[in-house]
Amino acid sequence: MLLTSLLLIAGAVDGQPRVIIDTDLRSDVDDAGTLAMVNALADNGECDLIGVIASQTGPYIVGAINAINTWYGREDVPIGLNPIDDQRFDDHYAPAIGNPENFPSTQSNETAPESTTLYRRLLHESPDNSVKIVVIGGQTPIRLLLDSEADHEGDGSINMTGMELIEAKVSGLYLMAGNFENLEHAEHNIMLDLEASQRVANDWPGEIVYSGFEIGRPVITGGAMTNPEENPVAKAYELFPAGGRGNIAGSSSYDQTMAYYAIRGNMAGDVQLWDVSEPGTVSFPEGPTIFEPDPDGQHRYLIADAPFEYVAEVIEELMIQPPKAQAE
Ligand SMILES: [Ca+2]
Repeated sequence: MLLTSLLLIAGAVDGQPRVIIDTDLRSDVDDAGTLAMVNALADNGECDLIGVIASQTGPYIVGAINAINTWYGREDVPIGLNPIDDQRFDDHYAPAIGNPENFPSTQSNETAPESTTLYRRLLHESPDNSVKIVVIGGQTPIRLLLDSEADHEGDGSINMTGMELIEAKVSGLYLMAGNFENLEHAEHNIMLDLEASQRVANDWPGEIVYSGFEIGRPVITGGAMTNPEENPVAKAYELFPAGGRGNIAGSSSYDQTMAYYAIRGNMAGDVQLWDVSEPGTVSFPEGPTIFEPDPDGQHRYLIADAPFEYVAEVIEELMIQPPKAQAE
């Protein structure tokens, strides 16, 4: 028991997936809900959250992510920031929860490494084939990683290209992106950086699973969050305008579906939440999603199976699971 606890604290349990969450936390609130869910899964010993990447910028983005991780006792999880400034959307809650006067946080945009540097460091330090990357926003940072040169930091310590690091260290890439049901819809995350989305689909050296717009949209979670005075995730749901600003209300769970699948697969106990498509090749030549079946393809996408209300229950239960760090 003691040994298990120590191993869990060290995050060194064999076989636990090492997870990096790459988020556009800023506008929609499901990114905050996803960080809550992933921290809960880490509390359960089901994954090791080794880093977070912020693809949207804005003055309190890193602080906001760090405030959530701090609530769960993971204040030291490193956060990398997209070097390309991107503040295209309303910032509903990050300035509130990312301000250390409101919620404890110790990292900030000023202290954060750039995303490519952090990605490369985390991959370099990880065992082979051990890292799952979950992208729940635009794909600019993973495109920058993919294109990074050997010795990117200029200190000679990592003499592998981004492509080589990905091939050696990444076991899977999971993208909340696209729409596999409405084939005329140019989905938001794809359009955040269409060129990057296309480049990743074309050239990523490994398997990709996509969770499309249609998977998370009808899955409504967050309405059961409580304690917005102390829990920064509950505060984010309170400030998000889904139920009128100032009221905690449920919202779509685009991002949670992808992160859940990446960590737990498509089951919740004995219930299958989603089917997984046949293999094929995904592309986005003009924005809308194209999937071409191909037995040798590296891409798959999720297909809704269980009732949406049931998927929501499973996800929300994790989002509201009390943090181990808050248990006295
Ligand atoms: Ca997102």
